[in-house]
Amino acid sequence: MTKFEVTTLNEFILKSQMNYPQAQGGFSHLLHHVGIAAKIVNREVNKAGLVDILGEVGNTNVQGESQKKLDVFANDHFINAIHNCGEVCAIASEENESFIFFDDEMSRNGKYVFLMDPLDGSSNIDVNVSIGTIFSIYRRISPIGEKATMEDFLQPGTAQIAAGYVLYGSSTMMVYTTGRGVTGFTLDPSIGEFCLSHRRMETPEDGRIYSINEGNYKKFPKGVKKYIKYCQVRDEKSDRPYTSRYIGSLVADFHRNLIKGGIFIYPETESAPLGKLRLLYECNPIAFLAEQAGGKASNGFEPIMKIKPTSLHQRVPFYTGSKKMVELVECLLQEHTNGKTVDLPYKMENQQ
Ligand code: AHM
Ligand code: MG
Repeated sequence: MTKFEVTTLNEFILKSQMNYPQAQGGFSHLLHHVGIAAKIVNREVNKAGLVDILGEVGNTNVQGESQKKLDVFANDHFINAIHNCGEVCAIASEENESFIFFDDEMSRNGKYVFLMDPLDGSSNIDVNVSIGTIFSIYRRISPIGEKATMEDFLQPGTAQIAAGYVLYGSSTMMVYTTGRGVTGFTLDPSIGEFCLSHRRMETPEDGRIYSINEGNYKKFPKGVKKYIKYCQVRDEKSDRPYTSRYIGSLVADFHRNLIKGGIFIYPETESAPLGKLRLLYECNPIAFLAEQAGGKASNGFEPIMKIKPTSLHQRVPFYTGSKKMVELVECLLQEHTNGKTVDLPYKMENQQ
């Protein structure tokens, strides 16, 4: 008889906990609840075309963007699941202007704060294209037993103790890190469990995919324009031109590039000098995953995770993916911004 070995997310979490003899299980309990919320949201995403859940709910979120019904559903269910686990004292979400403090005794004693974009890629919800949930976990700074403070949330990404995403794609995956590499789990709908499918995810040092919304080309910084040209130039030695792939869902674009090697760029533009993506619950968690997989994440000038946040919904330019690709675009940006001449590993004269 063939022997099948399946490790579920919960088994994996419990086994990992054994590496920390002093652990009391609170953090494992929290990750378990993230898995529960992901399954609930997955169920709704999967039947989204069947029920009256598509479309806009009529509200606008703090960024003035219209909220979709599924955004609201995902937000409510993640907040409930994270609250119910009792390990988190407060939660911040893309969909809520301020952080939410859980005012019951158990949560007040919670050691962690949780940040999330409950349903990222919202423009893809109504058209059956991959979307995701992104989350980030920190140990609180404020004293246990007291009210959480903004300082608990405004910690640099380097202080994250875990981060991950759920990708609602052709299959549903949960990918996370606790700072010891990146692990991926695929949901087996027949048993309703996330099963270990990607044991140690490492991204190629270099890649051939570039992901950027080129519709905004005219407004890009010069360094980014030059990088795009570089990606398009024919050069047999470096196997260029590269391939352009852009879904418009950060989780899906990042996940593909993580596996295949590539770069994701959402730069600053003339009209949006800080870019579009949010530091705390989009860029920091993705940066933590990228670095743990051997890649890089930068705002073009410094590592994303070193930025000291100043507000909950702060935006940053975002460059992430294969190390060599991110380093090259950083060189080009710095060359144009600081007037710093950089020795580039290629010649642009051949471009046509
Ligand atoms: P959202 O949080 O409102 O969904 O916006 C974030 C999304 C990212 O998933 C994606 O990378 C980006 O916005 C796409 O933006 P654009 O449509 O400007 O290319
Ligand atoms: Mg988002």
